[in-house]
Amino acid sequence: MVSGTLLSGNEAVARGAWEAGVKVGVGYPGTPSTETLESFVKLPDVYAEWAPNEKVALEVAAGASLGGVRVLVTMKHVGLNVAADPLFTLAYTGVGGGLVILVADDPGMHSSQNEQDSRNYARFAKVALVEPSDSGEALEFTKQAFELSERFDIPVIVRSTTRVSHSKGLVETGDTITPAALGEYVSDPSKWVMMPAMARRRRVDLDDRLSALVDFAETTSLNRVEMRDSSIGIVTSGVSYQYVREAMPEASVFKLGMGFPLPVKRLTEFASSVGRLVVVEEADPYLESSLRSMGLEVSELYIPRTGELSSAAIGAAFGLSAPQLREAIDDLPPRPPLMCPGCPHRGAYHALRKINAIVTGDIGCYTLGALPPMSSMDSCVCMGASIGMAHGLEIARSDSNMKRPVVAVIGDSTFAHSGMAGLVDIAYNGGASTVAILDNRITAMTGHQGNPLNGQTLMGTKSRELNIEALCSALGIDRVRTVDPHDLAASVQALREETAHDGLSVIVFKAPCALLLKEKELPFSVNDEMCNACGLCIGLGCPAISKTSTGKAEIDVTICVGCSQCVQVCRYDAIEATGPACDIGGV
Ligand SMILES: Cc1ncc(C[n+]2csc(CCOP(=O)(O)OP(=O)(O)O)c2C)c(N)n1
Repeated sequence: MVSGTLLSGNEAVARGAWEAGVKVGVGYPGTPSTETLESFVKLPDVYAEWAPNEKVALEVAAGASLGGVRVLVTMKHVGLNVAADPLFTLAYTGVGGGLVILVADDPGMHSSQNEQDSRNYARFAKVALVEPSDSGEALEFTKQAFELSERFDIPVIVRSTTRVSHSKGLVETGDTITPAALGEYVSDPSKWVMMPAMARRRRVDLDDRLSALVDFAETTSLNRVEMRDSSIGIVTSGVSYQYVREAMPEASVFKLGMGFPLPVKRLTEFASSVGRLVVVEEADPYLESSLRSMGLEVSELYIPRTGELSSAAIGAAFGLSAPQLREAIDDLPPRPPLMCPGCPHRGAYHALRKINAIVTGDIGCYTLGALPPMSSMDSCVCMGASIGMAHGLEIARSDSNMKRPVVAVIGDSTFAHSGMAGLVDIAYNGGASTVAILDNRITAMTGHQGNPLNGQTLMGTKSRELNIEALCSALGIDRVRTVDPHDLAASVQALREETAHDGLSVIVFKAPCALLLKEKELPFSVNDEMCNACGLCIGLGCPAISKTSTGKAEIDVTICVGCSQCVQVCRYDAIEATGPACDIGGV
């Protein structure tokens, strides 16, 4: 009989941390990592919080570790770029209580702006890394990661990928351990104050700790050899191991559960016990180049370096074409992402389009403004970049006759994450940008997390809401105004006035995410006789509005939330309220 609890990889990491006695979790949301902290906070006797960004999350964790408790930090791969600064130096300081960082990579960019292979970070920052290949390992490896962190005095990365984080598997769960009572706090500047004299000593110490970790890697059961047919030996790790087992069930496999440091002796032994040594891995040729630098002869094998790996791709690399290795069906109708009916961002984009703005954009639901029918975004690079890029663009074009106004567009969570520093820069350097903060009262894109602007904490309490007007005033920005983006005329007017003004100004487009509405307004419908098929309402790109065979507009009352934006763009009074309002639930 099959037993166990069905958990996703993310849930299993949370459970593993809890079983390891972790009482503190901190992170910043980001697909595919988000559910880790969301499921951790549901476990008994824990404290968890969303930090405004990943750097702060890791710093909070570093403080908790300094305080002697075990702490879990969670983020997606790009978050580790933001947290890289403390990470590199935390390798030197080492830890107090065990410090484990769940980093979820997103090969194939299901919901990310780039692909990164976080295994490189472990080698670069000189911290240990473990890499589960399913939910069971996610739980076990996370528990072990805390042991390793304390035993070798080092932060440990648990590296996951979308398929491991989001697939579910049966997991044997256990109980939590009760951590020993904390002794009196003792200062230790030689370990924790990384000024050059101390850092130089810790740098040498770090190499000693890494050597001890290499010895550990040679014997740990995190790494294992599965000998089968010895003509081919495959070195692999993470989810690639699952694909290898499916595509090449007879091959011998060296499964690395520890991605850094690597067990040189064991890998060398394995290489000499197989006919042909190959590496199968997703994303960067991290293992392949490591094995080559160990002097091992790795056979060439064509593995795609972009996107996700699959059993079919591995089978093809080995010249197999078994029917069970077919790629997933790819002739499904495309479903491009859209802003929801009643999304307040749509009103802001309508107004931006009206003033023909050049939009330096940012990351969130509002990035959808880049797609038709809005097609109103000129750049989107990373969280927080919109504000600095607007300033840079204006510097670059200051001598030319810039015909179109430049507007930085950023969401509320993203503003708190890393937009604020950009605003400080413009205020400090006397720039004249217009910054539009699209405050929909939630971190919508990653599934409705609280953030400093709405004051909702992960513990379910309500704290204070960051006051943008007061913040701007402290920065010396006197032109700050708040507009309801559903009021299209007011939105256009605000943008016209602020972009015409020769100085820095901030417009807060404030209205809750449509999915937060507990009750919708009266839905609207189209009066067929009045509609003259001009298409203006369809140009809003609202999924509730479609074109009939006669070219006239039609509104799906079951999804219309009555935001009235279409009513405002209609020049023929053809859209009118209908029927009773209905309860659409909400969060
Ligand atoms: C460094 C980094 N961390 C996390 C993410 C994941 N992420 C993308 S958008 C976003 C927040 C969007 O929230 P907000 O700015 O409020 O816009 P909304 O989706 O609500 O419109 C997050 C957390 C990311 N892309 N990069």
